[in-house]
Amino acid sequence: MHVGRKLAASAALGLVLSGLVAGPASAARARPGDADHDHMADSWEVAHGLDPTNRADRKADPDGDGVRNDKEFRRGSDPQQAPNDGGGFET
Ligand SMILES: [Ca+2]
Ligand SMILES: [Ca+2]
Repeated sequence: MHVGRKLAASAALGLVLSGLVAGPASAARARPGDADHDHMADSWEVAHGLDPTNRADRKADPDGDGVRNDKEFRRGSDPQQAPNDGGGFET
């Protein structure tokens, strides 16, 4: 019983710790070519005028279309050009 409780406690601690260190944990899941681990590829960020070393820019919306950069990346749209500017994607 005590061993089981210890294992459960250490598993719970592991969950807490992984939550506290979300940066490195998510870094382990990041794909190659994503220096800032924001789930947007370095090459895509550079091609679209973003900073591949600035994780915070994933939440930015430079074209003001209401779609964050990380979502623009996933849908393959241009983060610098809103759909009604000819980008071709609806939100
Ligand atoms: Ca990135
Ligand atoms: Ca946008």
